Amino acid sequence: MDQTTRVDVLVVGAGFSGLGAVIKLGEEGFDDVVVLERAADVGGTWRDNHYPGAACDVPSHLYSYSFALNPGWSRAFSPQGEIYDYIRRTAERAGVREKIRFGVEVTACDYDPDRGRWTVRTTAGEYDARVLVLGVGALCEPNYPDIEGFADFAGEVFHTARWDHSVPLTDRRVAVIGTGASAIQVVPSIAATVGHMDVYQRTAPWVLPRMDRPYPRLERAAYRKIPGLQRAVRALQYASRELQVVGLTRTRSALAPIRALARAHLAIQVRDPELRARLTPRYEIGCKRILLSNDWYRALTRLNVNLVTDPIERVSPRGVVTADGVEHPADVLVVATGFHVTDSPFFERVRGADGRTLADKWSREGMEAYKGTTVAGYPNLFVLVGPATGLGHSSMIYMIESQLAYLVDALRTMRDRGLATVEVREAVQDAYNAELRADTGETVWVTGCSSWYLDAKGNAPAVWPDFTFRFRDATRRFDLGAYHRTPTTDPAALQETTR
Ligand code: N01
Repeated sequence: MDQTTRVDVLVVGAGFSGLGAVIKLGEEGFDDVVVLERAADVGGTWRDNHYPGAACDVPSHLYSYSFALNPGWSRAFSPQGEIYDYIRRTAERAGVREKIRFGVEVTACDYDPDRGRWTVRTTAGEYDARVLVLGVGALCEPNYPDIEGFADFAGEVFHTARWDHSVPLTDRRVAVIGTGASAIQVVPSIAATVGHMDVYQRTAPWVLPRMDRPYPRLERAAYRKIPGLQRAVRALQYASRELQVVGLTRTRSALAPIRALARAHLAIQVRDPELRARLTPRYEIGCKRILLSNDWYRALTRLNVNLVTDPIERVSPRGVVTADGVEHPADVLVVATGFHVTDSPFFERVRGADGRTLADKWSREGMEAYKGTTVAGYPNLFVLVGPATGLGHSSMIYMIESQLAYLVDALRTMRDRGLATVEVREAVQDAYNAELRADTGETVWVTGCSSWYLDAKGNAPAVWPDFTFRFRDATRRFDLGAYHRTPTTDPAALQETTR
């Protein structure tokens, strides 16, 4: 336990971002890379979220690495299992599995300004790294609601991201708390199995139909055999998603067609005017993530499903008590209340040059980074899926790959110039974020709803407020001028960095 492993680059997490990092760094000749993964397999959120109905709401061709397209997707929107398999296969084919230490949880990352290196403590010993890459993801720490009596519930309780498949649901009374992206997939998938289901809705989401369909064998063969076809479809999917940015960030009237489509979708699927009224969103479309489902509304019209809109007052040992005093009995409580995004507990484990944690810095000063990736006061740290990189409308893998290009170019630049450390200048980071804040002020995300895009102060530090190709442009090259740097003096380290 007390041995220290010296490594050039240490990556935390083996989901889409961490895995992408080790693959892309390897292509550039950075081989002394170790990935620490707390679970027993790669896959991140796609390994953990195996609740019934889990699927991607971004089209399959777009929701994959550009360097590992998969012509074999079975349908337009891939189910969780297929994405998980894809990630595992990609790791296997890239030959990076042996670089991953599974079952190792990072407990503390401390930057040592005297040595210009990171000391990383884990449940399986200590690491000493020149560069630290955080690939811990934004949707990895389940958020359990702060509801009185929660711990006293006598039945089974689990979060959607920790689904317990051993708990029987057939003919039982199930309560689902939350009506976000996870809940709208779970509820229709189990509605026919359970005896009775109460769905607790605090805010009605905007829901659009999902243009899903299976890909016939012939179509899949075409993707495999016709050069460029899959990339062309992917480009079309990208462009059509990007069109939404106009309405989300600039011209609100551009949202009118999708608002009308969502209203029509609700009107067609829910005939009961009282239920329809309760399902009608009261905030601007796009302020929270727009959800895609063909069967959410239908599930709520089932005789054994009850939409509860009275606020939850507390959980009792036997069920959920709402503000009107009614106790709704339940055997199983499904918590579909999302994740700690802007307040991830992992940020408490990362201490910069002055000993402050990222959590402390970000909770006081706002969750800010430069280009979503580097943070003043935290040299040689690269945060993947960092501040202001989240998306509501398109593929996060596009943003991740943009960050990976920046990371690789940073390390290449350091190697070529013999630099020991790079640290973004505070003034540059501040100016970058002032601009982002001004842009975000114009977006739909700050028009009055509450969402995981927002921090405690009501700012939207989690989302990228522009076209995603602008982020791609901004991260194409590492801009060394924005950084303080120290040259490598240690000949051994120089050898390491110039290898
Ligand atoms: O979580 P959420 P999620 N009492 O935060 C409610 C991604 N994802 O797990 O709206 C009662 O969206 C909360 O109510 P309100 C995707 O990026 C992707 O569903 O805050 N209710 C809301 O209804 C997504 O955005 C896919 O009023 C409480 C729900 O819980 C992200 O994951 C699939 C409550 C939380 O919704 C998170 O989605 C699934 C309380 N105390 C997820 N606290 C894809 O398809 C919270 N709520 C790619």
